[in-house]
Amino acid sequence: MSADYRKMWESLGVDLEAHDRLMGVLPPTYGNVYLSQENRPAGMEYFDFVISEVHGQRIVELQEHKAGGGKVVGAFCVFVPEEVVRAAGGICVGLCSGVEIGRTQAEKVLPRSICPLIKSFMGFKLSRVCPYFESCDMVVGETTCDGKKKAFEILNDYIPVHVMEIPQMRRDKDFALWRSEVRDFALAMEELTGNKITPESLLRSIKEVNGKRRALLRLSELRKNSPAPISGKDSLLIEQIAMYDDVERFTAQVNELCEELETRVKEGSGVQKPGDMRIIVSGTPMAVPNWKVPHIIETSGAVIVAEELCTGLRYFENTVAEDGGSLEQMIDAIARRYLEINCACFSPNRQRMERIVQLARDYRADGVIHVSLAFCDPYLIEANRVEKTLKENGIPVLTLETDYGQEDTGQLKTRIEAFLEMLGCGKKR
Ligand code: BJ8
Repeated sequence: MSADYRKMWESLGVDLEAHDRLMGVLPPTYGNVYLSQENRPAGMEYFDFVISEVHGQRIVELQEHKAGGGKVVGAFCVFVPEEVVRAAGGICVGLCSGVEIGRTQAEKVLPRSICPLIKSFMGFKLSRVCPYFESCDMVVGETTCDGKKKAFEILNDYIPVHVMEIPQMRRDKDFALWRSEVRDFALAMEELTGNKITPESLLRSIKEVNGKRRALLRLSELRKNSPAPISGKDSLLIEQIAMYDDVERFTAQVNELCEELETRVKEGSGVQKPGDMRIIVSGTPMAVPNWKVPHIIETSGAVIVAEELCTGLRYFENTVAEDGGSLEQMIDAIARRYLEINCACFSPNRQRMERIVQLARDYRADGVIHVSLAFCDPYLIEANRVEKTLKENGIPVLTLETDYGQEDTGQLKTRIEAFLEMLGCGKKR
């Protein structure tokens, strides 16, 4: 990374020493997990470049936006409507929280036994190592789980936080509450940016974000083919980058990659070797650089064909209706689209169970691996229902609980290999 970047990070208040330590770990991990893969599509070059410039070029773009009076808004959840931020002229960035960082600082304000994702975002802020976080003018929190809800109260001591209340049921009165939350969020974005959201700006941003989701969906559809044309690790990387890259550039790059993958599908080529199992990964989101479980799965005789994750299908499987004429109709359409996200915060959550079964069929999966982060009550408890439903439908399932440490890698590998062997891994089909 260039000296200019260092100056930029310093001006943002980033702790350079701690940042150096973080950046020292990323390239070898990335090389081992990503660059070691065989037969990667040429179109992955762009996404490799984005990672090589992870705290460089995109941060420069955010600073240029801010220098022109623009605002940057950070989010940790796919319930935060990016369309609204963009319609007010802001840039929305998903903040990663996929690595253990600033643990000592985080544990001064949070209990030790808390979900690693929450500990990570608090650690990132308190140890000042993330230039994305330090570029944010505001963070948008949500009340999806108790841990996040209470942690955002604390985070608000360090950066302005706007919290959206997420309903936990899908009745008419829940929709009315959620719709009012989206409306309030639009007002908050107008206040932050000083720009009025107009029907034109909102429709434009709905179309842009829909374009990104459609590109991701196109990629996802291609993975239904056998052999799968792209690895799950590469797909996950793209889904992670979707959270913070420039929307239009990202969309164009994903569509270009899809053209290459379409050729692979026509030629019957791909990354799936004969005998490899087709797996769906489900559960808590896997934020950058949390690639641990996908890496184990894909180096144990399987290919991941879909992610029932928020860094996956839950992020892009639905689009916002584009036919609403007035601002209020568009707010309505946004609220409807987002309330369909199958987060484990909903109770009961039949819709998510049915969706996983459907995905297993559509993607011709041999099995589902459900991965929950430690201390994540919603997903850990819901794993029971997922397991029961999948078994009732004759779909093999393995449930795992893990965190951001590497200590359990050997144990996870043993369990995953045993599961894949039980599925018949290695036997030519
Ligand atoms: S829509 S999954 S991104 S809330 S892992 S912090 S739930 S204790 S991340 Fe999520 Fe939005 Fe739902 Fe998706 Fe809490 Fe669980 Fe931690 Fe979690």
